[in-house]
Amino acid sequence: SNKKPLVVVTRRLPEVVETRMRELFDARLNHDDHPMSQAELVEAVKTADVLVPTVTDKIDPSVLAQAGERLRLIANFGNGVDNIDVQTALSRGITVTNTPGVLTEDTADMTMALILAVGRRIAEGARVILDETWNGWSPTWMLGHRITGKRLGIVGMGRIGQALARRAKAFGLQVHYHNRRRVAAPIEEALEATYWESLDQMLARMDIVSVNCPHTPATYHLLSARRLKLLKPDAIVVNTARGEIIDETALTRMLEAGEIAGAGLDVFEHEPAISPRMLKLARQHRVVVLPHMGSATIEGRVDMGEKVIVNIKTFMDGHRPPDRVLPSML
Ligand code: 8YV
Repeated sequence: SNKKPLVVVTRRLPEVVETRMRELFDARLNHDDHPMSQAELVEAVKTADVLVPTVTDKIDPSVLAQAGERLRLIANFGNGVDNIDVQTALSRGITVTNTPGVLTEDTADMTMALILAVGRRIAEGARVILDETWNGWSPTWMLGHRITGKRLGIVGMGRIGQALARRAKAFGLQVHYHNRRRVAAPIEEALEATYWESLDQMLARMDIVSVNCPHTPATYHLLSARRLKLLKPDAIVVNTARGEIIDETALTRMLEAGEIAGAGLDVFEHEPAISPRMLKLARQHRVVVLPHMGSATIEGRVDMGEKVIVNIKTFMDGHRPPDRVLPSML
């Protein structure tokens, strides 16, 4: 039909994205930017043709149960879709799309930044200046650990994992990875990456472990207390994926006990809440925490918005949207 679809967007998006959405759709933009409550989400799914949620909106079965007949598409503003009960959505005939590809390089940059920040005590050094406690240079003070030559184990060798591997190679790291499936030989060769079929065996040998897989029922607490214990005591853990993939309580306990040397975390199990224990660790050394900034670039957020628009337009034109989430991806 020629009628513009009613598109409900839960959060403020970059200006250019909102303008384009207003031109193309009957866009209901949220001017008071806040994570939507369950009641607001229910209201949205009752009236919308298309819902555009973000990571802060829990589209769970109880919300989906109240979806109106009109709701045909959930076009997630974000790559990870763990905020949506995709299984339930699909079973109700609702298509789900995400925004892959456009945040790959930015997230890989942030992962590398966390590796460097933990290894070279960047955040700690910056704090010394800000606290005005710097007493001058010393040969034995503020020593970190060399990055070059260390072994990096990437858990999840998708787009972001591979982008991280390219950067890691340039930094002289030895790249190792675990993935459900081994990546194609030419890619593996180009990255000079060593495949580990056994995650456990890989973990035991790495200096740095980076989590770069999606959060699904299969990866919830993939880095469990048992697996974290396999790490070398001088290893560091980096996570720019989802907090739920690591047992954060176990990680906290091991960091406190010095059984893991450090961590660089951009995501948390109960964000935006950070436990007081994690906070205390971050105030000491070798723990760097960031507020879910992996894809936070202006360019990235505009590209994500454009992806959302293309997905909606294609779907409304009666075609298969480019970034459909399939059950095989869950
Ligand atoms: C966003 C992300 O912070 O795409 C993802 O999976 O984590 C980030 O790009 C957020 O999820 C957007 O909804």
